[in-house]
Amino acid sequence: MFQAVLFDLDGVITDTAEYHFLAWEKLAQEIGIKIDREFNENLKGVSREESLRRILEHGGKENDYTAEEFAAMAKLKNDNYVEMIQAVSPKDIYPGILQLLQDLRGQGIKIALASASKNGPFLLDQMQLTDYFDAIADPAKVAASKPAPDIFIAAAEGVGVDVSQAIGIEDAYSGIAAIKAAKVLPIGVGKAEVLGTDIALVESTEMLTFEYLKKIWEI
Ligand code: B16
Ligand code: MG
Repeated sequence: MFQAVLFDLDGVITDTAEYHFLAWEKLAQEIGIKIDREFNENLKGVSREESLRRILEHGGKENDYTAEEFAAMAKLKNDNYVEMIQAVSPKDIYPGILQLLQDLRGQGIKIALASASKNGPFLLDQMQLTDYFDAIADPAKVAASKPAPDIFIAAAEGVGVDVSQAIGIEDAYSGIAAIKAAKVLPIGVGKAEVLGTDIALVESTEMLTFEYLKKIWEI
C-alpha cells in the first residue's frame, strides 16, 4: 500500500489555475501579446519566471526587456494574482478533495504539497486545509522546477517516505513529467490529449477517492 500522496495545488485542490491564466492574460495584453487557453496549457505547473519567459517568446519579445523590467512584470502579475486569491475560501476546494484528505488521514497515509507556487501556503490557509498537510515542499528551495523531479522528491522527503511508496496527483503536463522523473506513481486530472495516454487519468477530482487510489496502486 502507498505511504504518501503528493498533491499539486493549482488545478488539483482548487481552481487557481484559472486565476493564473487571467493574471497572465492581463499582463500579456498590457505588453501587446495575446495568449489563449490552449497556450496556457504550457504555463500550468511552470514557475512564475519561466511562464513569463514563455509568454515573451510567444509574442516574439524575448529580447525586448531588461532584467529589471522582467522582474517588475513578474511582480505585477503576482500582485494581480494575489489580489484575485484573497477571496478563496473552503467553498473553493474542488469536489472530493476534502473527503480524500480526511480518508488519507484516517488511514495514516502522509500528505504533502508539491506545488510550484510560492502562494501555496497562503492558499492552503485560505481553504483551511493547512492542518491536513504533513509537509509543504518549498519551491524556492528546489534547484529546478517542474518538469524536473525536484519538488516531488522534496515533498516525499518532507514526509519521510521513499518515492517508490508515493502517489503524485497533477493537472499539468510539466507536472506529470516531474512525477514520472521522480519515480512516483502519477495520477492525472484532465484529458489524455494534454496529459498522455500512459497514466491513470480522472476527468474530475470527484473521482479521486481513497478506493480509486488503492485500485490504481494495485494495478
Ligand atoms: P506562483 P502548481 C503552479 O502551481 C501553477 O500551475 C503555475 O501556473 C504557476 O506559474 C506556478 O505555480 C508558480 O506560481 O507565481 O504563485 O509562485 O500547479 O504547481 O500548484
Ligand atoms: Mg497544477
